Amino acid sequence: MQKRVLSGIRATGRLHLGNYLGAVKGMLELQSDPNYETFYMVADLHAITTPYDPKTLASNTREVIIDYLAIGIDPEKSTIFIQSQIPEHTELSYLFSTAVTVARMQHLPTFKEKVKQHPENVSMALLYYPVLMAADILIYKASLVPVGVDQEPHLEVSREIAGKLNERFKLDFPEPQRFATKGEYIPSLVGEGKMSKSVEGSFINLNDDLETIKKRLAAAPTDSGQGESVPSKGGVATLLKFVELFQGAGKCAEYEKAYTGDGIRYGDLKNGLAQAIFEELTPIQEKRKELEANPEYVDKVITEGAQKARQVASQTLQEVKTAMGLGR
Ligand code: AQP
Repeated sequence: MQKRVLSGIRATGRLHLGNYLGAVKGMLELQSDPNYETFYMVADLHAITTPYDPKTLASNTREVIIDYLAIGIDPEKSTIFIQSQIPEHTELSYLFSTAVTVARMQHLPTFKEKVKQHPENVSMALLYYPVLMAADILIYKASLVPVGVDQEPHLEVSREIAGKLNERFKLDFPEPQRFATKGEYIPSLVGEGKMSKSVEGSFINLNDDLETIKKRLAAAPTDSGQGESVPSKGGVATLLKFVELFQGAGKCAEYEKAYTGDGIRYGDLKNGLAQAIFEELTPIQEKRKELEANPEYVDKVITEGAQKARQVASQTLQEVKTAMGLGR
């Protein structure tokens, strides 16, 4: 029997290389594997847990759908949908919230980080994020979740909820595992923390042109280009990570050798790297233009995706309600 897969991206802006390498690459790999049935959503409900503009939320959501399609998420193989169009997710998350404590949510590193980032906006929805994420995954009984390593604490919560509900109400939720890619953690270009939409200067977007990519890479901090050992963190480590991902391990080894030898010329490195990144992004950008010219097709994908997702979601919700003694 096919195993299910669920993943999603928040509708908080255009996708960057971190989203692409940490999540979407894994999504692509699994949709081509006949052992899996894949469900990929745009997380608009998660997007409203941090400050946002209601005027642009719908268009941001649609942009992510178009990005998915442009990258190669295929509606013939995957169910592509918008989270808020499946209200069963929120209903299930309420039922799930009976299985976790407030203290457990407050101690999650992801929650603490967002509290630091947005101290004025520590809403119940933000605290609730991992519970809704558990519902997003488990409503499809998904056992595999292609997401970046930053999401691991949330998956742990999903497993705890699944385990508790299975034990108490004799349900059959899988305990979902993360599907890791080679780019499970993409560092920020500014040399500290992860690449993130909300940290200016940290990212390269999928729609960036060659000049923009060059400009963004130019801002990455470097050193003299020479030393006894290759740095394991900071700007140079980030650049080498990108070289490995976009130009291959061989090229990366060449630079590493140069670092402890004659030295790296960062101008050349950044130029070559910008070219390689742009080459990978070009077909995605071209496909995007085609999709932008075909809004009816995008609408159809969204409508059909919601129908398919709802069929599965409503069935799981009913099972859980019955098991918990609610309703009929
Ligand atoms: N730097 C990263 N490296 C690897 N994977 C990453 N992801 C995000 N950043 C990196 C993965 O992308 C998916 C979608 O992330 P999200 O939309 O949930 O948003 P996020 O993690 O909140 O992304 P940002 O860019 O950090 O947004 P802001 O700044 O708005 O919070 C997830 O699978 C995530 O692991």
